[in-house]
Amino acid sequence: MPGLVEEIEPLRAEAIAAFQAASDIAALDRARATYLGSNGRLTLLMKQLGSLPKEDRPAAGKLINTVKADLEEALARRKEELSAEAFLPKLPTDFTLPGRRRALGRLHPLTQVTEDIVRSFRKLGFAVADGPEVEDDYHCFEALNIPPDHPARDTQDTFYVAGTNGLLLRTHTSPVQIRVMKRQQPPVRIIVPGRVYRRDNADATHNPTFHQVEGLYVDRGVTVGDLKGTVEFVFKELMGPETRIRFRPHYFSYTEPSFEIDFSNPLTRKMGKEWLEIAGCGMVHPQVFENVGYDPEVWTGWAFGFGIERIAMIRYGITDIRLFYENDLRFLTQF
Ligand code: 2NM
Repeated sequence: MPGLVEEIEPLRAEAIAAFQAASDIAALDRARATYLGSNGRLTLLMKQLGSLPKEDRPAAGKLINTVKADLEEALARRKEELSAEAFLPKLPTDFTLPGRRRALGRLHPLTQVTEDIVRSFRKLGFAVADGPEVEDDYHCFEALNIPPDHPARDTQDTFYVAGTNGLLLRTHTSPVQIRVMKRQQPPVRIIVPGRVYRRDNADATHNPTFHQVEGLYVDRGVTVGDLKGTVEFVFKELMGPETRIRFRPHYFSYTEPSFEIDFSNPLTRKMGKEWLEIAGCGMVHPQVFENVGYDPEVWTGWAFGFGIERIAMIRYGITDIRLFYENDLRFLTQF
């Protein structure tokens, strides 16, 4: 059987290569005719079987049938590929790649500052949490160890929602920390950026709604040293490498000890001050841990909070907070 059998392997390889090379269904159909059609090259080999010696015919016939089945399978597979490709949009590049720049518009300066703060804390392993802006007295005040007669709870200072049973607009983002602690056991490492509300009359440095970032870290053996290192890292990233920080003793009902944080850098000196007050912080009060169901003998933690507008005003040299809310393009396009 020499001649015929030696031809068949190269023919199989050639036919499979031709099917793969077909770039559309019509080209594939022509390749099919070339090898498997009634005058196709494999078909012609089959017709020559009769010229072989009788004892060689069964083996040669079996070989040709195997090759024919292989070719039909290769053909079907390529046909499926080509019909799938026909439905894909013809794009010059990978359309899942991100754009190199936004086509239109820009981010509000408060959004830019918030994103910078979030990016910095994420490097340290903090996750972003959020929660409702309409809160209840328990999450906003009581769970935070704020006494019933505290002025912050007064209707002079807090917006209460008319027609509800004491719902209010959150005065800080701390109720989110309470909600997170109530639903998960430590370790907790979160920051909470968000909008808050206080009944302040608008002036150059106050507005009835503004934005805060608060943070919370709870684990075994957490110290004021961790707090100071974290705040220093983030403020150096935010305000420049020459930034220094200092802690001064303070009082909050939800932390003990508590501190105010000042910072100093070329920006504060340009504003005529060596130190500017920028944030509050402290070690979470054991009563707060009791309130959320954490054992204060096992867990320690710290928290902090600061205003995003204040950071943005210092960073960009803005002297009137109301500019952030007026949507004046002459202001917004400067950032
Ligand atoms: C601040 C200053 C100090 C604070 C405490 C908590 C919580 F929920 F863990 F008790 N959240 N945020 C905190 C502590 C906030 O802002 C000036």
